[in-house]
Amino acid sequence: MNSPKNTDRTAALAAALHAAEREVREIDGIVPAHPDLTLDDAYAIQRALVALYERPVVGLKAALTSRAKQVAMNVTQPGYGTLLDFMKVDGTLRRSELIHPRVEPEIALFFEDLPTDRMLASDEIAVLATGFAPALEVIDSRYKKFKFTAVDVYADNCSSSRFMLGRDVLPLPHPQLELAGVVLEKNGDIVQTGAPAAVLGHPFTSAAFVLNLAIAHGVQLPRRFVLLTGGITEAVPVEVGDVIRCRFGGIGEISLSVTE
Ligand code: OOG
Ligand code: MG
Repeated sequence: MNSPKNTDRTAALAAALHAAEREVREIDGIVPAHPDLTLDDAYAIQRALVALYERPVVGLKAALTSRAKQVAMNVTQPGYGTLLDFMKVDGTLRRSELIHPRVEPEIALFFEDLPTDRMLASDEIAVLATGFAPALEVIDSRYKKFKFTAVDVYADNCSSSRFMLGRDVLPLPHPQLELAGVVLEKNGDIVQTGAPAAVLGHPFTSAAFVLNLAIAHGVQLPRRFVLLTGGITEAVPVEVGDVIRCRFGGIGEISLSVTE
């Protein structure tokens, strides 16, 4: 059980992360001052943080599901974050709203009326998902220099900031979705390449992992929601004037321009 003291601390840390995001400024990691925090505490802070926005939840995102991401961020524990309506963008990213944004390619899956009374198997995701789309996620850690531990990052809603979906929802099943190669360009230069198999072997495996964890935590999801299955490659920093273009083998491409 949470003592009143712990509840106060959860609320205070969530408020600090919320203020950092709203005021577009970075803060120190929370673990050095609170070394006893557990991953469960981190998710409790994430829930309190998400509630502070008073905005509709539109989905979930997998975090640190690829080796490229785990190595880059030095955190090997996969998990999830929560997506809110204002995070969705359509072709333009406003740099002034963000601290130190980075962009990463992902596969998005769409769901409707998911069972929440039992564990889901990866194979079932193929049947339960109503479609998929290529996606870009914009992450923006609230921590100084984009550095964190697992507890820090799960408390900070996994650096969630913005996301953009491909124009069309594509039907499932899709042959070998895990092999739909990704080529990420910044201002015309190829900066990252990969394949969706990077996320725990298949986007469906990543989705099952995240959904089972979120269901076990009692997370309430809307009837229809989107799930980002995790950064396939390392994330790429962006600045004003940058144009990101990402091509996904056989399933389309997405472009995102960074403005002031
Ligand atoms: C944490 C968020 C990770 C992913 O797709 O792995 C994430 C971070 O790298 O800041 O979104
Ligand atoms: Mg991501």
